[in-house]
Amino acid sequence: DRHPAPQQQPDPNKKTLVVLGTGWGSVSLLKKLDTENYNVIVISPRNFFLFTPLLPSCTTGTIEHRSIMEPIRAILSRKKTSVQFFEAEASSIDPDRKVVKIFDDSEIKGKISETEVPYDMLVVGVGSETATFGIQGVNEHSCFLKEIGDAQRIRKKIMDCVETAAFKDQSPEEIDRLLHMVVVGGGPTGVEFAAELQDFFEEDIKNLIPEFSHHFHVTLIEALPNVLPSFSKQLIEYTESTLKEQTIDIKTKTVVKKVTDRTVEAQCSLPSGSKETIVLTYGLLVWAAGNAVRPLVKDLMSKIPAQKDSRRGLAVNEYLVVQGTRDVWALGDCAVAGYAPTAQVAAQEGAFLAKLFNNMAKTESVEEEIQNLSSSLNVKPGVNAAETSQTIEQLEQQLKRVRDAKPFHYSHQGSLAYIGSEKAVADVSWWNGNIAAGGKLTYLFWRSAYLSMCFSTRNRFLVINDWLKSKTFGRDVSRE
Ligand code: FAD
Ligand code: UQ2
Repeated sequence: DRHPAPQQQPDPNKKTLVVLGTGWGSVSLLKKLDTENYNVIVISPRNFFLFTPLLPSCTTGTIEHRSIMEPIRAILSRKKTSVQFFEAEASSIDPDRKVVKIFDDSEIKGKISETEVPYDMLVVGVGSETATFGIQGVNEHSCFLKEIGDAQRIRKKIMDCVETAAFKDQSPEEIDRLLHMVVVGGGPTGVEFAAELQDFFEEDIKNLIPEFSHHFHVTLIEALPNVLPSFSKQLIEYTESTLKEQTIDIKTKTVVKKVTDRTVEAQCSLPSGSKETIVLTYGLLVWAAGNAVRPLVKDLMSKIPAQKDSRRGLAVNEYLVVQGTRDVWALGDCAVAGYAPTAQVAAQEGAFLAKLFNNMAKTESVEEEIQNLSSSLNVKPGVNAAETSQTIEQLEQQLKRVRDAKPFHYSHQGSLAYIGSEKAVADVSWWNGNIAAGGKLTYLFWRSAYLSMCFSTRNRFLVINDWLKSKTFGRDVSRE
């Protein structure tokens, strides 16, 4: 009560724009937004941006996790006008009262750890969570691969399995179980993780513990008939044969039914049309089988009648406005705009919204200027009348141009995936054509593409450093 908190006062003449999340969509929006036009408030339980495409590499220590994180405060400090950030989770949105309820979910809480944030405009960019399809045991026994903490947990568990397998007098069957790593989900995340695991074993673990040579084993389970469904047929075949060469066991048309602390029960569809149930024992189980809607988003959808038929997330129109609301936009994995849930889509949606909001602010200021000029024309008609009306006309034309904002249009650049033993696949759409390539050269392309997409020069430097380090000295197998 002696010193009032030096809190930054919002400008009452500006609208308050609240952005939820610090992922691909929200950060891409913040990067391009002219923040001086709004009182911008960012809310996320994570005070950093995460470069998800390199997350699978963190599970084996090819890359250290901090190399692919960028603090949101560093990102926001580069903006012209200050932006507020609250490390908090949004627990509910009230579209009628236009407020967001937030709470501090971290370990240390102050006297206030729960409050409300009012908004004039709201952007929902909270992403998705991992889908378990309600399959028994998945939540309890498997590792997801979505956040930094997941990658750290997996890295620790891999080494725990290895050291436990090396425990005195461990039976060969138990060694086989402990060194059996099962990956569920044949999308890019599952494939890249399986590939990284096999690399880790071939390049590091095998040399350190030669007696494990014939025990380590990776199985990749996918419900669909093939892995990497978003890639071309030719690259799918190349990927599957490359994975098999590396002795990764691919089980397609296989649906997991139940998981226990050491077994996975699954049903395979045989070529004959009949079904077979298999039970695999495992040491590590990683679940990367798709996206599910977050509770916050489900709750918001239940409050909006126009969202009642939407299942996979917030249905948005071609300007990314949440259907059935005013002043609420959604982007990325939590929005249903007719595109795949990828970083590429989220980043383009964020850039689109930034442009839209910049234009909206411009429109308002031009409208105001026209209003002022028109009223001055009415008050004192005279010498400058002709000039003023000409200016008004020019402004109106300018207004028309910014008002003619085009709806969001996604431009697909292509898809990339690492498939192990220094090989990658790339489906690139350039110059109205398609280039499909796979192999070692494509891996160089994969590396340079991901480097160029890293958030900052600092991140780029750290990633190159990690690559050189793990190549030169091997991956660090300490279990911290
Ligand atoms: P996210 O990036 O997930 O961000 C969501 C944000 O919201 C986070 O900051 C989160 O902390 C925050 N949040 C969560 N709940 C709340 C709440 N209640 N209140 C406030 N904030 C909240 N895509 C590609 O295009 N290429 C790839 O190579 C690729 N590789 C991937 C690899 C992995 C391992 C994973 C997991 C995904 C990969 N993706 C890739 C997909 C891509 O990461 C997602 O599509 C993308 O992150 C979606 O962006 P987003 O902004 O919607 O959500
Ligand atoms: C991608 C991705 C993005 C992208 C693009 C890709 C991390 C930000 C374009 C795909 C990359 C390709 C096809 C290589 C072309 C390289 C560049 C640098 C344009 O995977 O997710 O999200 O924008």
